[in-house]
Amino acid sequence: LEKYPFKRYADYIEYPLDEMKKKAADFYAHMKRRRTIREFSDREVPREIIENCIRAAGTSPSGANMQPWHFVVVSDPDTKRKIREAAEEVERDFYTRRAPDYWLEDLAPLGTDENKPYLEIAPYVIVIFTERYSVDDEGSRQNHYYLAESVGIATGMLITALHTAGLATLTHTPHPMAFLRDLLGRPKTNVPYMVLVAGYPADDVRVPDIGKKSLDEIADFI
Ligand code: IYR
Repeated sequence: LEKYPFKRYADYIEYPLDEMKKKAADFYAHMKRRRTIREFSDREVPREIIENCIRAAGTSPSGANMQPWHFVVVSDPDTKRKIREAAEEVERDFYTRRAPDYWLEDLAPLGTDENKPYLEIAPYVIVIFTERYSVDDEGSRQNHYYLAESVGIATGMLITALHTAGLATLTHTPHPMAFLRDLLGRPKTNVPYMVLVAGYPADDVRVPDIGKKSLDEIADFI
């Protein structure tokens, strides 16, 4: 018996080229429709949908397959309120004192400020943690690798999964974020990475009239 078994990759599907081209074009069109929104509806979303989106995120590649992420899905109103209050407190300090003028100028087109009502209104506030290392039952420490890369990919896949399911999202990065670990009772090995708000958009939600760089601007083919 092999110590580290391999198996045939039976799940791979090769599409005919015309189908592959269509899939890539359709996926781009699909992703282009995703917008970050800052006004959410309080409409309920079945938990099963979030569960499968997190399962999808959990398929992400990671350094040595250590899967150094942990997702805390908050729907409890009391916990959402505590997150909102703490986030608004650190953000108030950011917007009124810490942020340099050039930063506030760069944020102006997005219409952000220290008020984060969506942290209470949206049905789900998903707090993503980086697990820096794990500790097994005997107390020995297992290192994790490429933390930022791994958790970044998983977060991107989660955003994509939620969008594909038909939900709107908002990436929120309160700073400093340490309060999230204490508030959610995560161990010291866990460092908050990002807050992802998910739900239906509010009726007639508006978004900033901003665009994305073109392919020419973001890529070179050499
Ligand atoms: N963390 C703050 C400020 C903020 C910073 C950037 I860069 C953004 O793209 C958006 C917001 C907040 O969440 O409001």
